[in-house]
Amino acid sequence: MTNISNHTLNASVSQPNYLRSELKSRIVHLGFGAFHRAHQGLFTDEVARRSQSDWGICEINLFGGEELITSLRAQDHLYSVAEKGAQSTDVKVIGSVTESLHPSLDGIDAIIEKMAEPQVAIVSMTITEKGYCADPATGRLDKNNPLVVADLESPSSPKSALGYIVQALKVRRERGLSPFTVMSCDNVQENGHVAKAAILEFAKLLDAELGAWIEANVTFPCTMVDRIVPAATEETLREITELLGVEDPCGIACEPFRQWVIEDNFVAGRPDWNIAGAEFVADVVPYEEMKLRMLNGSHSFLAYLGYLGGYAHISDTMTDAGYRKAAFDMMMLAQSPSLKMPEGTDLEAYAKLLIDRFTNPSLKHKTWQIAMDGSQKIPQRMGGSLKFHLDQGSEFKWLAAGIAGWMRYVSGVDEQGNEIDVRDPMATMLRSVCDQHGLNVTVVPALLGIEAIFPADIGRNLQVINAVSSAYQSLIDNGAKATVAAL
Ligand code: NAI
Ligand code: CS2
Repeated sequence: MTNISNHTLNASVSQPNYLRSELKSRIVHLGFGAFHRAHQGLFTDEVARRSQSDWGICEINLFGGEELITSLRAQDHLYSVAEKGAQSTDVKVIGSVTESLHPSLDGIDAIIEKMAEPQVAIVSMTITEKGYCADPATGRLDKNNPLVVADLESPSSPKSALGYIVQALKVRRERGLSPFTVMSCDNVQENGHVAKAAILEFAKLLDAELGAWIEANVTFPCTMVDRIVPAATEETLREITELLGVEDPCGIACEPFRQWVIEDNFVAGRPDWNIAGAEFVADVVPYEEMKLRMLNGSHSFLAYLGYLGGYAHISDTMTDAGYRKAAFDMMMLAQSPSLKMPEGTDLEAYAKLLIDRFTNPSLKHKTWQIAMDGSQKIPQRMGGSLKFHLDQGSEFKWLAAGIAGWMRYVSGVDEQGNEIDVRDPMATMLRSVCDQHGLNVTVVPALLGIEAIFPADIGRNLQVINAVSSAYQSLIDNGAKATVAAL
């Protein structure tokens, strides 16, 4: 069948200029979702375009995405990325993927065997916040997580990413092979440290010696990853077909901006991603915090309050002067004061750039998509800065409004009385708490009392309860638009 690998593409499409057969699967990536295709996949392709690189990627989806893997195989593992600016779009064909696997297509053992191949130097991940099976409030392994319980019982046929990594490292150790680096590329605060803590705790529960070997031999660099990559829609795929001249079911669209800051701590080598614009630094944590609080914190704020206000996309919220100002204030007054950045970092310029990126009308980034998994996102996007303001005695009304927006959203009913499709690993529990209270402000202390999301020093703090209650009451009385405008 005609596809991106055998069709003559439109002349404007940028294509790999290197011998793909020279690439080896030195990276195994868990999570062939939207983001990875437009970020690590593209960075790795650019390294091969600009240098003699043999770094290729074996792509794996552990949950869902079988069709995507099947389509990718049918087109020789090539796919396209459309970088959509406000005025124009650039399309690139990405050649860095060497092969792919899926448990339901290939079986679990094939994945473990691939991860145990001697040339594999890095196992990277974009598995969403919930993929770490960690308690959102503490970042520690949640031993009651059903995937963890199942994997501790049957470690050689794992389900979770942690289970696969630990089993593959066990096999490598038994075979006398060197370990690989585990690199998280998720929006998780101190993502490398969270991955390390969860993997070590899981491994030690299975086998203390294996845990100690992993601790001594494996590294878990932290990374700050940034590029807005909305889930592909039929419209995105239609646009990509026009740009390429052929259909690409694996195509993805994103903004032109991209950033990747990586802790340079790899046990078995790494691609020179700096050739493609990544930065290797000794300490990523300040950059991660800056991005999570300023970008993702205001994204979540706009997602809940925007959805409730009737805005389907982030760019729609930016056409409303009240939301635009509130988002900027959220960044500059609520989030930036809580950050400790290296000297010379211009947080105001960063905030202005973020507002410009959010305004990009070509990106149809749904508020509903960002609203997903709030129980996992709110603690790291708003919890740290909330704690900062409590300690300082300073104003945090934007954070309170964001949290109240989330509470109003998870009630499952919008301002017109229509149902909201709330997606969250804790959705059932959240819904049952909301149902006990109805749209009543008494729900605020009940939700703040969930310790897996809000540690007691935040959730039981009277100032927090009062501020969030007042924002919640305003959402009930005046609606989201008026509440945001009044901030
Ligand atoms: P997506 O929905 O397209 O892909 C999700 C991926 O996660 C899939 O590959 C799926 O197999 C995997 N997954 C889901 N649950 C899992 C679990 N429990 N264990 C293991 N794997 C699991 O989402 P997308 O856009 O690729 O985002 C994924 C993550 O990438 C985000 O959660 C975020 O942490 C990070 N990210 C996303 C950005 C974006 O703009 N889309 C930008 C920066 C980071
Ligand atoms: C968003 C992020 O879905 C979300 O929660 O806030 O995916 C955001 O688009 C990226 O972090 C941008 O780098």
